Amino acid sequence: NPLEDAKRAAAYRAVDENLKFEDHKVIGIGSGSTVVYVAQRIGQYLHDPEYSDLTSKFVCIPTGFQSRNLILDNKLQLGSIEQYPRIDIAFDGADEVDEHLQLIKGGGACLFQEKLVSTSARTFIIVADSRKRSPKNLGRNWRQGVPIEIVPSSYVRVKNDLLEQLHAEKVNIRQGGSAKAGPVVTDNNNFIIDADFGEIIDPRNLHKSIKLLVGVVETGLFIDNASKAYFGDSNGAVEVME
Ligand code: DER
Repeated sequence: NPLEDAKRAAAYRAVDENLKFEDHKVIGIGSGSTVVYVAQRIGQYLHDPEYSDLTSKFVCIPTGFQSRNLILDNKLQLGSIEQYPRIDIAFDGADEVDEHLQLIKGGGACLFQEKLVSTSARTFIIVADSRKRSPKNLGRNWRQGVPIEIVPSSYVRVKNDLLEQLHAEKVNIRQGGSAKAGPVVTDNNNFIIDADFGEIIDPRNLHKSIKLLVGVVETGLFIDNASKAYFGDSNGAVEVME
């Protein structure tokens, strides 16, 4: 599967080039389909006798239910963000990456714990297939809007504020679709709003304005957070952005 090959290529290169077991003891593990290959790669090191004395000391911090299972499935050591509030290196996917390494994340509705982990890490590495790379601004490729985690009771108020104050073009509560009648409920028991602002010229300011709205828990705009991004394509080539 060419798309899976692209994801795997990016993830393997990112782990091989950035994870130093002698330095990195606490590792953040993101959510989504690309970071699966990060956990897989780390697991391969675990079972390599050459690394056995190093790998027993490190611990992986999840970014939600799926991420926690990914850590357990790969027989990695599971830790909590409460035990390890300072993280050495974190790996995660993204929905879109602009030319300044600003991100839209939250396609998988895990953005709160993802941002808690990524901003607690000294180094934050993005792994993605090349579709996620935007030639210019955010909002150009990713057309599903900015994911925003909100307190459920505030959804009408936040929707109105996004439309009237921040001039969003479209605002939707993310629904479970065929998987669940009614809205998606996050691992933190909140709702997700997707707000379409079209092409985003100033993501930093937009993030701040959204964050100040009453009822907003966190936004899917990850500003000045990623250190590097690895983009894989289907023939196994990987581009690195710093
Ligand atoms: O929700 C997120 O931000 C995830 O990291 C996700 O959107 C990335 O998804 P993918 O790795 O399955 O493309």
